[in-house]
Amino acid sequence: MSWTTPAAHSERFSLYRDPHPARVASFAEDVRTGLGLRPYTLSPRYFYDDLGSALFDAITRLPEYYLTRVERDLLATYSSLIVSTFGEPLELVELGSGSATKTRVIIEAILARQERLTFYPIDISPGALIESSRALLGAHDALTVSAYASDYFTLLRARRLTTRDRVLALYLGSNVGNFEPAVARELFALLGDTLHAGDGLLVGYDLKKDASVLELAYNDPTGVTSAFNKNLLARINRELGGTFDLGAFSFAAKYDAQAGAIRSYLRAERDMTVDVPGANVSAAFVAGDTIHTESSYKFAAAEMLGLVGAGGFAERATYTDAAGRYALSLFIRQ
Ligand code: AVI
Repeated sequence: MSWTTPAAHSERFSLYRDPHPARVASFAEDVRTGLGLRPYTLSPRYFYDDLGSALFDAITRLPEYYLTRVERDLLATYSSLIVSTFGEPLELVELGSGSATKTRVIIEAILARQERLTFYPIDISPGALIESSRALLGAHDALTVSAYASDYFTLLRARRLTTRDRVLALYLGSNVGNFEPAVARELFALLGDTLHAGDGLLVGYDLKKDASVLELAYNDPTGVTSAFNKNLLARINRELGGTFDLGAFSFAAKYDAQAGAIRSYLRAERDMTVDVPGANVSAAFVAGDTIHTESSYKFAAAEMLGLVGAGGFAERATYTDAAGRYALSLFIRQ
């Protein structure tokens, strides 16, 4: 275990870094594995380098991508009610906290009723944790941040997360939708092992709906989502010496109604061979071949309960917008 503290607010900030980050498969290994599969497959976890994170931020501002906006409105409306479900003092955990902007409203709701709060953000990126913590600590004198830089599966499996009081855990942004359901179930089982009876889990997720609405959210006419996906190829070129011609690929996202998932693909527009020396792999493409880049699962509230239930949680309440596009479900560990 190693700890570092930024100069400002050091007395209210600690950072745990995963001592074995190499155990998580490296970019090169994953690219090599994915380009050995048919259809070719690249993991969405590699979308988020600096440029990819900026492009994702742009996606969240697109009129067609309603998810972030609706979740923010739901949090603004229901945070106080959600927090009032629990006794005091309450501590806050967030999985995949990123910039933690959506967390602010919950932090404020908690600090409106108790004097001090400890926030445990978990994120793979130490840089994002330090930056977001600095902003939160600057805004709230009553806040202490105990940050964990780790893959959350690794952290939970190692039982490294240590909290003290009643906990509300947040898993927002429809991030659960980027896992295959079996993996999501495993995550909730791990979370259930870490949390205690009476602790809460708030999950934000996109609801099943008309394919045309979903497909527009991912095939935005501005082309930002296409650029976000193509940045994965650009990243392979930059970091692994790849020879992807970005202009030779087109982007498409299609709703698979049976699975309840948007499937995102990059499609080769001509025959070509791409070399990736840094991953020690070459991939031959025939026009029409695809690279699967991401699945974004959509759920009914009952389906989410089916997944979260694997961790021993029961549903307390589900909040949705008037149009029924997006949900926040609050679960309690039994
Ligand atoms: C982060 N995640 C929930 C987004 C989603 O909707 O699956 C990523 C994304 N991909 C394309 N647009 C947004």
